[in-house]
Amino acid sequence: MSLGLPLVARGKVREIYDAGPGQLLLVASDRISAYDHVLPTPIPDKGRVLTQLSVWWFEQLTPVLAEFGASHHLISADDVPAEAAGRGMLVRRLEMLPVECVARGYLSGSGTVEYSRTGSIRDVALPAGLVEGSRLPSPVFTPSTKAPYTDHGVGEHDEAIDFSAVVSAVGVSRAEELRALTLALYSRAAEIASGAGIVLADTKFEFGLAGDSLVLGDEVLTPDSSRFWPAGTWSPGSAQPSYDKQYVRDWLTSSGWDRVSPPPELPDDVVAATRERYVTAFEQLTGRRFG
Ligand code: Q0T
Repeated sequence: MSLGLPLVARGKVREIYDAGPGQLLLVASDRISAYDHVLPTPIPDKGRVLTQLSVWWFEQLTPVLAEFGASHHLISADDVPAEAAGRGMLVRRLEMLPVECVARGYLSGSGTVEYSRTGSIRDVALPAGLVEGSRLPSPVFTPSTKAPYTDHGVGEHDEAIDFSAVVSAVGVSRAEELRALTLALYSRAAEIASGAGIVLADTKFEFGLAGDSLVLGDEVLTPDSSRFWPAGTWSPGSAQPSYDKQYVRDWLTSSGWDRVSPPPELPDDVVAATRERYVTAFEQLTGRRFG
């Protein structure tokens, strides 16, 4: 996209631009990723839905942040260049902390793998008998860090780290603050989602610093950073259908794609169904009409 602003970073599905002294413009695209690939077919309105959802969550979480003397980085989602209307966020430029702050309230994906091997998740021992989709006795902080791929190509992946690695990265008091704030934000968000008939299984936050204070950055509580499950069909024991990408994953699997070659274009009906899921997630969570 040509915004006439300097590009600072380009992710799989979004771009970050320099928006002047102390400010950045985050722009969410309509690109979708699955199985670690960006698909060639965009999902119309995905960038606008995820941005509007993130803006809504920043508002919901402001009181929790304030309890911790923290804040969020959003300055405005309205005062953005016309080309980024609806999918841009003007934010404070921060010194980002090198830790991805994940909270899990349910067992899923890599959490299930870790539990099956060790009976715990990271430093937290768990009761026997939990299965994919189980609710955890209490939410667990499972930090990770960005690490470059060692074998193939460019980019980076999330690498699980334990609490002592967070302490090494940011110091013990900041590490304890990150853990407490991450769990408080997750708990409040899960409570809000529950009221809307949605299970928030887990989510990832990124924080930066403004002076000595923590600032919640990035996008928050979107389907790209979180697992949302419909509460009505939640049933531990097998994989829960992903709210947003299940059609895409199922279709890719049935297409015979090998998950290594460049992925195929999505058919129109899969695109339409996926767009509908994003819009429904937004409307169900926020109680607002998407438009
Ligand atoms: C950031 C300073 O790599 C990232 O995105 C890829 C496109 C994540 N990232 C975030 C920042 C932010 C934010 N959000 C901020 N407020 N201040 N840097 C940089 N990269």
